[in-house]
Amino acid sequence: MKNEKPLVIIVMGSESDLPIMKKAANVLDELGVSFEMTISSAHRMPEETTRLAKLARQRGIEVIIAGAGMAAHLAGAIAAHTTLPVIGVPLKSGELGGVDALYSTVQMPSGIPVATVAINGAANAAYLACSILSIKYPEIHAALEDKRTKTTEALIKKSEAACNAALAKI
Ligand code: RP5
Repeated sequence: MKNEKPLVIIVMGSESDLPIMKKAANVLDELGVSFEMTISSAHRMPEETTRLAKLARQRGIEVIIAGAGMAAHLAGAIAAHTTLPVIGVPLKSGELGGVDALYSTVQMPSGIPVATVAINGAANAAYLACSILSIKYPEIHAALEDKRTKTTEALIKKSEAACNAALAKI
């Protein structure tokens, strides 16, 4: 689905979030889901962030992934302006190791949900976005199932090899 209209926006609060948030992009790319990636801080770019959230549905976006660290209000600020599913990624930065961002992202008021993944869980945010999209898009469903099967098969092979290597030393 490359070069097609994006179904997912990956947004983050700062350029310093890119190394982790790129993992979400890698997953979407691997599973063939069209997306765009941008930086928009809830605090430093409040009007741009509001516009992004308000226009997303009419642009054809179906899921928003929002990652931020410290006083991480980005996912919540976006969820306040759209009824699209918003997946929040709390990022590890600053002195509190990401717990600050986790609490800021997950503790949303009733009626304005943010589906929050683990600290630095950008890859899982993308897998969750794919799960949501798989309800409507059979090709995303197939890609997701295929990825799951391959991951399990690879793990079984690796585990067998590791056990055999350990047993050979007895
Ligand atoms: C948050 O503050 C950003 O999402 C980032 O994780 C953190 C630090 O931002 P910078 O000071 O590196 O721009 O808003």
